[in-house]
Amino acid sequence: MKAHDAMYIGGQWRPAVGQDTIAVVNPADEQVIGHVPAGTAEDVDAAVRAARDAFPGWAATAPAERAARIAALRDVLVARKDEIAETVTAELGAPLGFSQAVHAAVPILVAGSYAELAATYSFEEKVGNSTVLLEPVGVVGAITPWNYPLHQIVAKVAPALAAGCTVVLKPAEDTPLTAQLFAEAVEEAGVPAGVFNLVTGLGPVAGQALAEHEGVDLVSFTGSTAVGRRIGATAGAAVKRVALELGGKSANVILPGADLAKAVNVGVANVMGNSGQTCSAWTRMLVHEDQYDEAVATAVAAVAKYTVGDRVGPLVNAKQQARVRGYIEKGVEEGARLVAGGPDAPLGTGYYVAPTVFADVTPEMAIAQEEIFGPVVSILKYADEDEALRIANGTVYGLAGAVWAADDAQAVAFARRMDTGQVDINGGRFNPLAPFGGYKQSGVGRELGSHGLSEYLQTKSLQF
Ligand code: TXE
Repeated sequence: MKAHDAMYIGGQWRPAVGQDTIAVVNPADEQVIGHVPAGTAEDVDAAVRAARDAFPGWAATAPAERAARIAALRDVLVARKDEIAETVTAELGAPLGFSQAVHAAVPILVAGSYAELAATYSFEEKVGNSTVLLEPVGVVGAITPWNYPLHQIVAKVAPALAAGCTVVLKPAEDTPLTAQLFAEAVEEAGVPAGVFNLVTGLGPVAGQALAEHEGVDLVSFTGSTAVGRRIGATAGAAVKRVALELGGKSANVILPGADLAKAVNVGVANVMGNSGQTCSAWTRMLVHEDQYDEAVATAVAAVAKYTVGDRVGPLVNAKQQARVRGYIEKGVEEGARLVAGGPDAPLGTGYYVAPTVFADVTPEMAIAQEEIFGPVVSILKYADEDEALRIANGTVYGLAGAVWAADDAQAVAFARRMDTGQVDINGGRFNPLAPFGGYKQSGVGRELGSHGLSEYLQTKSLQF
């Protein structure tokens, strides 16, 4: 794994204008593993210019050729998948098996889906006496978080390129090495110079400069609600397109009649994966009062299998570790019953948090309302379906969720009443073509599949 001391702008690795760098730390052992440039507004400006210059040519490139470049990018990601997994493990701390199975594999699926969509999507429609042209929005400013370092990048860059947009990416400061590897892959895939540009740097400096740049036509942001709100306000003031993928507090609703053991075990696994640093994680488990004690006992047994350091990695940095430990303390203070884990750091070195389960959680508690972003499951009790629905819908978020029932029809009936963007029915399976994004304060816009592609398009109608 190599750290570039340069930015990828206009098809070249160029030194940053300033001298400042960002140290990249392995959260498992707290060792510095490399340095990358801390880009400034000047670097962002150079990257936006390169993207603007490249835009007319890329927008005019036939979709089949854009598809071929995305397919080539996918092939490079496949060829370098071991390196991707090792890089994500080094800078995020995820166990290597999880990095291989998820952090490397999912972006390959998503890139493959956009190679196919670019080739098959209808960029022209007939509506009565009109022809509607679906044209690329222009230059995209993509700001991504660290929790799924490559997936978050590919979920924005692949559809943008498929649409004919050009991109400036500002990845999270915690995981820039994966972003540099991605830029190398774009270069290897023969994507023309300036179509994709990378500026590493701090959020309030490089990220903000990108979000505010007048040469950017659309800002696509994934991260915290606080920063998303700000980016949305800036984009609104500039009358600029924006897509926001923010936090979540998803409900895992287990209805009577469901396979309780399976629902609890899969539910716990869903939260423990990536150490709980998943915006769609099913962090609230909703169980009928008659099955409550059994569910809690099953969850405690399930979480015991998640050994720290082996199956559960550290959190990304000391700040996130402190935040999650703070939430666990808060849960205890508010009167929830700690049945597994706790606030103490389980290992001396590394930003680890113990896999934690709270029982007797009530809907108004902070641990039932706020995004914790750590390996913490809150188990809530309901008396009937209406109460389960009120609890499920009773947060400001609405990103994902799950429903388990005796059969799919019953689960679907409940899912239709949920205010959320994605629901797994009796387990569900990842589908790279299914739209992903939030209701309520979980965001604006959708990622993945044709819905994700359409975010990067604008319409022009020709009347005949
Ligand atoms: O997010 P930030 P943080 C949630 C999760 C987590 C919390 C804080 O709850 O605990 O957010 O994480 C860039 N202008 N999610 O502090 O700061 C930043 O450089 C422009 C949910 O890491 O929002 C990075 O590239 N950009 C989530 C990106 O925003 C700015 C994933 C995200 O960082 C900026 C991550 C600014 N002023 C955290 N300030 C999800 N939805 O998946 C920061 N950034």
